[in-house]
Amino acid sequence: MYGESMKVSDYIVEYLRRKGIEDFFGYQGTMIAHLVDSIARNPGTRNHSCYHEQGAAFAACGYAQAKGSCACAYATSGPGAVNLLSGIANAYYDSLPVVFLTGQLNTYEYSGIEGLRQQGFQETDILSMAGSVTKYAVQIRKAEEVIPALDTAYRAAVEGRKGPVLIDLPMDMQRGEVFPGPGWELPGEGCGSGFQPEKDEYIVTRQSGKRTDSAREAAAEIRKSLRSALRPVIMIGAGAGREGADLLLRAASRLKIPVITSVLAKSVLAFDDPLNFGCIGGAYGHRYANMIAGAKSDLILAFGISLCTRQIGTKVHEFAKNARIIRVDLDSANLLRQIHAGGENERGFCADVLSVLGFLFEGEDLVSPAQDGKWLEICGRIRSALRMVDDQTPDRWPNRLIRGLSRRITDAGAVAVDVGQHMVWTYQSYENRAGEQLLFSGGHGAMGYALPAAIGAYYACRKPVVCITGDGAFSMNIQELQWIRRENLPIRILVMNNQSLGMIRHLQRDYFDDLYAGTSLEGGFTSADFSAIAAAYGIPSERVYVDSSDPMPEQAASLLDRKGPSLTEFVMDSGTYAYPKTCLGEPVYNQQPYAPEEVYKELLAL
Ligand SMILES: Cc1ncc(C[n+]2csc(CCOP(=O)(O)OP(=O)(O)O)c2C)c(N)n1
Ligand SMILES: [Mg+2]
Repeated sequence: MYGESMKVSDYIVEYLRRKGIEDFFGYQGTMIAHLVDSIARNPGTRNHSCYHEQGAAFAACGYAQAKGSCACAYATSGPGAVNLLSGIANAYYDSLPVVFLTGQLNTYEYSGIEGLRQQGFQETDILSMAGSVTKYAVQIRKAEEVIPALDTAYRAAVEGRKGPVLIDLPMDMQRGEVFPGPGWELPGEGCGSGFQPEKDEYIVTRQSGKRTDSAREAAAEIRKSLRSALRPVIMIGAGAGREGADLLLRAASRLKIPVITSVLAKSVLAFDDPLNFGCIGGAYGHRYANMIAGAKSDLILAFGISLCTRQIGTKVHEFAKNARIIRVDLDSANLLRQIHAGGENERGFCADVLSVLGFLFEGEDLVSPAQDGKWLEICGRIRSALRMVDDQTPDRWPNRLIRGLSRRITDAGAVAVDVGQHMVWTYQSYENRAGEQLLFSGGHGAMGYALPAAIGAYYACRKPVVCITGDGAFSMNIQELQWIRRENLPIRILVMNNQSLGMIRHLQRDYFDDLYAGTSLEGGFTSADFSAIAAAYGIPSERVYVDSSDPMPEQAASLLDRKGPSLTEFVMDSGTYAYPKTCLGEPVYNQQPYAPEEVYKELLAL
């Protein structure tokens, strides 16, 4: 094919197809019409239209999250491009490789007049807007630039700490011509633009600022620390990747080391894996995870997990005070956040988790005093005692609903979850099976994520998908019900309708004297009848009333067994809460409602 010319938009689509992207998400417009035409004409690609560009952007995030590979979303210029922004930011904070393509004014329509607010109809400087939340953003000004730009963009998205990139495509560029050179057709390979990924595998030594080869050193340091630590804990974040997480779990199993994850990495272990000691959380983490990592451990091995305040609480220096902390992270800036005051007894290695594990597992077997199983047994006691405390908390009845639902639904490939109390109930109590992935909007925490992310996840795994959402969050991208209906996607939507923005309402109860401004009926917020809305879209639906006495009624049964699209709305009183919760000024291992003092003291003394 070399030497032959190709239309630029055809080239872009074919290039991405050869990288494994067959499903494209987006919305039409004059300025992106050439690209959409190319997607539709390419026999190997499928075009999926959303109903709001935010839906396409979140669908691409869900696809990248569920598949662990690159996704693509597109939009027209101006309002279309701006509508992508929340999804771009989401991909940036959660390290999701997504190529965003935006249409733009013809290059010859740019006037060159400085200070002109708008160069033409629907012109927006999307590069500046997206600049701070992309790894690479470029506007194509000459057709021949597209070859190196696409190569650079793709590799930036998938290499190092992954993330979104944006290519802004003026209309005349889309319909222009290119002459692809040799090598561009190879799957997984670049096309020879000479793009060099940033090599960042260096140690960051806070004391000296010295940079040396880090992966090998990290492995040596971990090996040495494991030999003496009596209470090691492995913490896994999304940055460990699936392969990294699997290798870590194998080592943890052999050495009898408990594993604690971030919320994003919750599904690296099945809920009933004996090594699963829950999700860490500054506000709503599992009690036992927070106590084991935050108060009991003497060695924390943290892999691809940011240890930001959302995870370890705002009293940063109080976290794991008695533990040595060894962190492996591909993002050197993450490691500059010190946990211990003055960075004492703490080391950060800027390296890829897999390279560290490569060194760690070569040669002699790892050894740890924890291998005798005593520490794991202590952790087991902490877990069961604190689970019992939670199970006896009456306000946690929605957790029982989520648990009941997870036991009923046995065929899900992925579960996309929105943002609010229902997210907390889900990561605390959804009993995920091995291989069932839980997808969240982590760093960005964007309401409206779950429905489009569930759609993207379906194309990624081609298995039934569950969407767990709240009445507030669901309303934000409710238009994508038509996408589900149009393509008859096997997505079960479970709406936790507490007729309020529950998470904020809880805050108002505690800190704003029960003035529920903007969150409940009395403060000017109401929610729709979602089952009626689903019916209007032609999606089978039902409305079930639930309360603390009957959190999982039989009535909910019929639709849950249905394979195709369905919506079940669980209507509950607006006074719902998420517990346990860390209150201001408290350490993360003493959450409310407080555990009985004797239980708490006994566990801390173990
Ligand atoms: C786009 C966006 N706007 C606002 C917020 C702030 N926020 C976080 S949780 C929440 C309430 C969510 O309400 P709902 O979806 O009904 O869930 P619930 O807490 O009631 O389970 C709000 C407003 C957000 N995270 N994202
Ligand atoms: Mg709600």
